[in-house]
Amino acid sequence: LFVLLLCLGAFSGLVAQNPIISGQFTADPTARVFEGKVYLYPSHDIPSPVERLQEWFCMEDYHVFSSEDLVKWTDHGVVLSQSDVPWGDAGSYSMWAPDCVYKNGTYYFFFPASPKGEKGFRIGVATSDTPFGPFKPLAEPIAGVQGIDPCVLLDKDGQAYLYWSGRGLNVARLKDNLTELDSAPVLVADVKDGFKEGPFAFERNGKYYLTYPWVKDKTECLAYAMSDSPMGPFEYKGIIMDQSPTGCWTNHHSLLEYKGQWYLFYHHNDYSPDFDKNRSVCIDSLFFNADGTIRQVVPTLR
Ligand code: FUB
Repeated sequence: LFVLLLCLGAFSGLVAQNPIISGQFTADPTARVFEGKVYLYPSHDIPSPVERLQEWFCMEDYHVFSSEDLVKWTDHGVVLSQSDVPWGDAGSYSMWAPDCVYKNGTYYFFFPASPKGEKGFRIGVATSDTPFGPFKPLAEPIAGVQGIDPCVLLDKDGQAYLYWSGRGLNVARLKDNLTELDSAPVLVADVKDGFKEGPFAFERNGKYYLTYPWVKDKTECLAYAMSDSPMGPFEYKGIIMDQSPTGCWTNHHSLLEYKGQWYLFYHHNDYSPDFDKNRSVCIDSLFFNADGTIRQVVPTLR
């Protein structure tokens, strides 16, 4: 059956190749469906132009990519750069993992960055009329949020929730404007439990899923927990993807249903085996069991 499916894919021209983007490094993929297409919002790893980041993550801007078949991807170019962020430190190269959601005619792009004159990270919002930007950042970051890796869940009743990684994994309700918190942050997972960063949350069949990188022997596998409420408490359920076969320290991901199939978007360092801060986005199909639990995904390598 596998060979047959491969042949069918080859004849229809739809055989995906991991990593899915070449020509630039892409990491931390959040994939969303807008206007019938898949839009990919990754961070953009670059070799560092500054000495202090030679061995660390270095990101100056964001590109957005779109596809109708998950094979051919259009690069929409730079949609937001560190020099555009009024509150950001324009020399920090800290435009880490983003997210994007749509509400009432506006696309809201959530991104972490280092603020001017402050240590650590804040989370900002930039808006656009289109899913492919360019995105215009608001004057200030979201008040009351310190951390990285924003993920927004828009629930069926219209209520939005912001998840992020600070000291542990936090969630708070957002106001209707999606730019202010509407509740105190709640800690839903603690670093001492192995959780570190990169939360992704979604709802399926009335259950809320919280998926996240989970540190196992120093590198990250992807794990998940489930709840009856977006604010938790979440019950740990298992591993979605084991540690990187390419030795990448981080993994960061999102899950998406497109044309009736679920996919896991994640990253490894396939194009940069000697330096795992230059990463590349990959995709694999993902399947649920009848009880709503997730079957483990084995990464398709390059
Ligand atoms: O890309 C920089 C950081 O690495 C992200 O914010 C984390 O989730 C990890 O992937």
